[in-house]
Amino acid sequence: PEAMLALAGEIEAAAAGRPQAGPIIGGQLRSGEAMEVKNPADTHETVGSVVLSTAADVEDAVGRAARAFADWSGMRAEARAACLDRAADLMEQRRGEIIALCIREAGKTIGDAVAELREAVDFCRYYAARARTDFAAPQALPGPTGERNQLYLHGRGVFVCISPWNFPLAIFMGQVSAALVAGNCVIAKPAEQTPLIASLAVRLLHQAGVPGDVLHLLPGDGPGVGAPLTRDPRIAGIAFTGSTETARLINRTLAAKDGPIVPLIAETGGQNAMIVDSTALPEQVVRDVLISSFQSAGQRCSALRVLFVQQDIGVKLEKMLAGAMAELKIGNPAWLQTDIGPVIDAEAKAMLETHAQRMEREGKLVYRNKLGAECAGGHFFAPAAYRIDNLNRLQREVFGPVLHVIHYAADRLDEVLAAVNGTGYGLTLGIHSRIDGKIAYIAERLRVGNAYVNRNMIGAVVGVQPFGGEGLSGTGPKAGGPRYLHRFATERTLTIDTTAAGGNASLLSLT
Ligand code: UN1
Repeated sequence: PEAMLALAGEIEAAAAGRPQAGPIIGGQLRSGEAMEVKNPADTHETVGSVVLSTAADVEDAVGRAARAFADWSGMRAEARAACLDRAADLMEQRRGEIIALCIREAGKTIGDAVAELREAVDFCRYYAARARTDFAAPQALPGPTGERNQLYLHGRGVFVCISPWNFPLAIFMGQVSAALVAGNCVIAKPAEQTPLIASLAVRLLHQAGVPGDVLHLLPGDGPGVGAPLTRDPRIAGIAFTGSTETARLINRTLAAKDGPIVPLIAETGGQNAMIVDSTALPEQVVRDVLISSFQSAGQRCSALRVLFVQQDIGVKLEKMLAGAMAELKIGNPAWLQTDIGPVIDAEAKAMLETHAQRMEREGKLVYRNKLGAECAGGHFFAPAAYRIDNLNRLQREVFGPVLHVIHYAADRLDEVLAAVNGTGYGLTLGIHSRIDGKIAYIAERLRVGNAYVNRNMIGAVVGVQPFGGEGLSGTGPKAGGPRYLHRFATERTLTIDTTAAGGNASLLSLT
């Protein structure tokens, strides 16, 4: 409790500030006409301000990054890794300010904001450690006598990182730190809704030793910043987390331009299911469904959207779920007792309300929370659960606190698996069962990136549960996994003739 009080004090003190965001180019914050950034929990409250990037800013940033690449990629991996460790230290030191900003700019609850900070720190430390093992020295490969083969990893060039508002610090830092430590210069385009957290993150990375011309921040929207960056022939790759539609748009733009062929690392949406059979423990299922569907107001790509429950226990489970949902506290995310804060903006709320209206007609209401007076001033959406007859009712990912329940007959499990695979997404999966053979049967047949058994299905831990999907859910490699950095690098093979005929080349050493 004492530590919590101290943290609450830090958060309160930090909330008094009025941070400014804008293009950060060559380490300098550009001024210009500023727009207010509002608190999604209270739209009368201005959190800070942002200056949007111009076409000239984009040009300037890419040019500087391209010129800085040779020096940065030529540094020893250890020096780049040390920058990430220092950035992690700085984030820990400024935790109150960072947590306050995650609450006020992104509408995160205190618990989610703490987890966000921790994940960002974990990403920096984990990628620093991976760079030390994988990038510090070339890998020796086997070869015949008289020949030496070595595999080098090298930065690609100017990497563009396009990040989402739902993890404005963790995913932002994850992408940027990976690209940097692999030897790339970075242009970061944060989500339009969360430029303040991104600005703070970039300033900390600069303070940690990343040169101003190696990392630039360009706040703005897709057409103004994302599109010109994607079209630019000088960029060497894009890391993107966001919607499947936007990933397709980026792919099309990359395919249409002249110049080098570059990778897109995409982490996109999901239509995530949990499959519960009649041997599952109902209390445990209810707890894990609440966390998976409603924590973070359901605004995670990993969140549970469709609960398949064996029909024998379907009605009982729905009753228990309704009772548990009634206990959820929806309100100001800055209050400790709040379980669920607002959704990100008016557009998100409107889309969710439209979906809820359709579900009122096409489905059967299991439960919907009511919003209290404290929700009047913000973008709050009452969590809801509906029973639907089949998965075809859902065309797209519904990004918010809405759960869909489908009852299935025990002898129709294969149809459930076919329906889930048929969505084309493949991100997370939950299984609740006490039958080992059944768990294995389901896990083997579903094409998903992260499957969770007899627990909730969100909150993948960096380095422990590498995260990412397949199909419509993304390209891999997995964030927080041992091979994530490799996709940000090129591989170069050096083959040396070490016989007399090869002369002195055996003395050659490139590190
Ligand atoms: C996302 O919502 O974009 O497993 C990713 C989780 C998080 C990742 C979510 N670590 O919930």
